[in-house]
Amino acid sequence: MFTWGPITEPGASVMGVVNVTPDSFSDGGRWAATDPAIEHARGLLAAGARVLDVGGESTRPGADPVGADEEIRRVVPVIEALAGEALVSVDTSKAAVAAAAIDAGARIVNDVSAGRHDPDMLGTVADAGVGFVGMHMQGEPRTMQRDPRYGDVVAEVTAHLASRLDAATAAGIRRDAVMLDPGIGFGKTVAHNLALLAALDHIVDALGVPVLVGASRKSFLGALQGTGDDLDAREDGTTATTVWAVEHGAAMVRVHDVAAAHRAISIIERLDAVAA
Ligand code: PMM
Repeated sequence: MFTWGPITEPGASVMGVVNVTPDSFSDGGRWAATDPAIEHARGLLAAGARVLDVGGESTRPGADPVGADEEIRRVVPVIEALAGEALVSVDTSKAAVAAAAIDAGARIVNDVSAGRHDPDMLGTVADAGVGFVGMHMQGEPRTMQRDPRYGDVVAEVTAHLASRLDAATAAGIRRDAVMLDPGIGFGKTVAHNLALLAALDHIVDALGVPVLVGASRKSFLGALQGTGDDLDAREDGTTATTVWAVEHGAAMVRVHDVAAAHRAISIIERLDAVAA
């Protein structure tokens, strides 16, 4: 039976992004074919990834949805190749894709809709006894960045995640198999993302389960740094968010550059040990 405990304790761990997609915003097309994706994933594992997150549908703002068959065709061969050597999660909102990925060896389902997109998702995860990452998103990828609005973004995202935790456990997913994620960049302005990161300690305390933060290379970093669409320049901001997230209670960070995150976390751990 899956539990997050051994994965997230003693310290924060790194989830490496493996996008088997032609159009993800940050690495679109680079690993779209099976063999390059597997090779890339092995590199992330060697660099210190604790989980490899394999996705076959881009969730970048404005992205068009992909059918389940195509998503399965993209992710299953990659998961089959990696499952014997790594802990693999599948990044999908479709129960059929999750089921195929679990058959191929995935042990975690990472759903950016937290089980809202597909009514069969939570039951599929519960029946398989695998881990579940549920993320907050306002709207859906195609339109989510048009005009995101909240009264109190921290309170609303926290309450939404708490209700998704209830839905997951009601469907039969064990509480200790659930991780939650405030969904940086998913239906959020720069100010919303900053407010959520600034309140991370509170969110972690309020939810009472491990929290994942995925800020890697997201556009708010380009906006804050004044570097716009230059993705390489966002790596510095990504490292800053990794350090911030880990220092403020995140159990896991989802990043593209695993080596950089792993190195940053190793320094934090040394500092924490001396400061303790
Ligand atoms: N971000 C993306 C995709 N999947 N899943 C979780 N749990 N959290 C995230 O922040 C998240 C995600 C988009 O980034 P990508 O296109 O670089 O994978």
